[in-house]
Amino acid sequence: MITITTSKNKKVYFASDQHLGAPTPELSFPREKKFIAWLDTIKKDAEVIFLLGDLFDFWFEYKTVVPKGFVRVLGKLAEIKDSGIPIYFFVGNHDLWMNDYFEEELNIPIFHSPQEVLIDHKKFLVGHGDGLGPGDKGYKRMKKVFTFPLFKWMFRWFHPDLGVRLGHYMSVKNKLISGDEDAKYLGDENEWLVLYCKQILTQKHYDYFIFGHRHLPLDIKLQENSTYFNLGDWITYFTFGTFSNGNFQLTKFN
Ligand SMILES: [Mn+2]
Repeated sequence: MITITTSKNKKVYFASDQHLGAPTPELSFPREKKFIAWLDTIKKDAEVIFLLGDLFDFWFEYKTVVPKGFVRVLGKLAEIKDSGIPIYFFVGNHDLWMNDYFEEELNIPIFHSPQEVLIDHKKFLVGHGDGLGPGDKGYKRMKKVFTFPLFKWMFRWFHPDLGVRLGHYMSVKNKLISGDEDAKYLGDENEWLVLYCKQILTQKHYDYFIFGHRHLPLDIKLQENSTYFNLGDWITYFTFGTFSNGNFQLTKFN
């Protein structure tokens, strides 16, 4: 469990789904600059920063090679981390092939599954949010293939110029991976992350569930003292979450 105690006037920040590199590096660049401007703003009072996945639209780490690009955001994360602000990264379905590059190069820990986080005695469950709850069967099947060691091993032996191009193509084209086809609210009864949270609550209490993946800013009260927030995205909404003084809120970055 990650335990955080905020100092006076400090905040814990959350953001997800920047999808840098999509649909093309050129079109992604203004969004990367906007995200960096946000990081520059929040570093002044950030106690901790949580990045909840899909920072990159496609990422694959070879043993000695990482995809070109993203130098500004990587440099900014290094600067912030080196200044003493902890950053935690949870992989999304678009960057689930992260290995040890963030840990070795940026000293930023990587998580592949939701984690319990205790902030000022409030209990959080934090993660990207893909593949949780009922349904989404096609995606779950695909994730099984993508995380299968033999598949990863085979993919790694494609030449990177081919592998990255293929990955990028699939990431932009394939709705099953991006989940973009359901970027509208399905209703409490059909939102599988809502169902997932409610299921968890029958066994264990959390004050907050914080996820990304849906590309929709959501604030859904599950029961007394328990709320599910979805962070939205950095394509359409440019939203982020803040926890301070015992309260969580979603804000749009301008
Ligand atoms: Mn996403």
